[in-house]
Order: sequence, then C-alpha cells, then structure tokens
Amino acid sequence: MEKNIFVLLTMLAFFTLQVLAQFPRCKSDITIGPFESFTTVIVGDGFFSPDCLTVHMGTTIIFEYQGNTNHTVTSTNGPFGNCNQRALSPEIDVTLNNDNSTYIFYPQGRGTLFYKCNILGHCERDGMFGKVLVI
Ligand SMILES: [Cu+2]
Repeated sequence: MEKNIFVLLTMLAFFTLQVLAQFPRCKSDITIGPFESFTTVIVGDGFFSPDCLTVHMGTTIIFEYQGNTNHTVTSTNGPFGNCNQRALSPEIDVTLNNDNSTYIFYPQGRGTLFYKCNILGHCERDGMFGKVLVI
C-alpha cells in the first residue's frame, strides 16, 4: 500500500515537472524601484534585456535598439513566450532599427504587458519575447 502511494507521488511529480517545463522562464527578472522616472530594455539581435521587468506606475520604459537587423516590439495577449497572437489592447507594433532606435512606453495602468519581436523566427527561434509588469 505504502509502495503504491510512493509510485503515485513519483508519477505526479514527474508529470508536474513536464507541465512546468512547457512554460518559458525569464532569463533576467529585474524590479525597478518605485521612484525611478524611467528604465531601459535593450532590443538586441535575438533578445530583449531584461526580458522580465517589473516597474511601478509612473515609470517610463524605453526600448532601446542595439541590433544589426530590424526588430519589433509587438504586444501580445500572453502568456509569456507566446509568439502567435498580437494584442489589440494595448496595441503596440513598432519596428526598431538604426533610423528609429527607441520606443517609449508609458504604462497607462497596472497590469502586464506581454510582447514579442514580430520578425519571422525571432520570437519562435531566438526567444525574442518579454513582459513588463506594472504595479
Ligand atoms: Cu527581432
């Protein structure tokens, strides 16, 4: 009887880990203090850094291009790592390159902005996605 419970718990732990492994994790997870007027997310070739950012209401987020090929900041409905859909609210779809190297995001309320790079393959293949949690 005890052996059966052990086997059951082992299987449960195994399947739980399998499910958790499906969700991408933050490569970096930064929280910005409550009185910062702005913070920066670097848009590079194949990454956003930090990819997970927490700010307080009133902090502006500057997406700063430091790449060699075009990238976009494109809002999605989430969850983190979703490369498929675009979000309509807030709808953001900005191409960044040497001619247009910054996008300034002014959060209008608390909540999470999920975003990705919409250039083919950049989100799916390179993992170009991120989120901004506004608290
Ligand atoms: Cu890109």
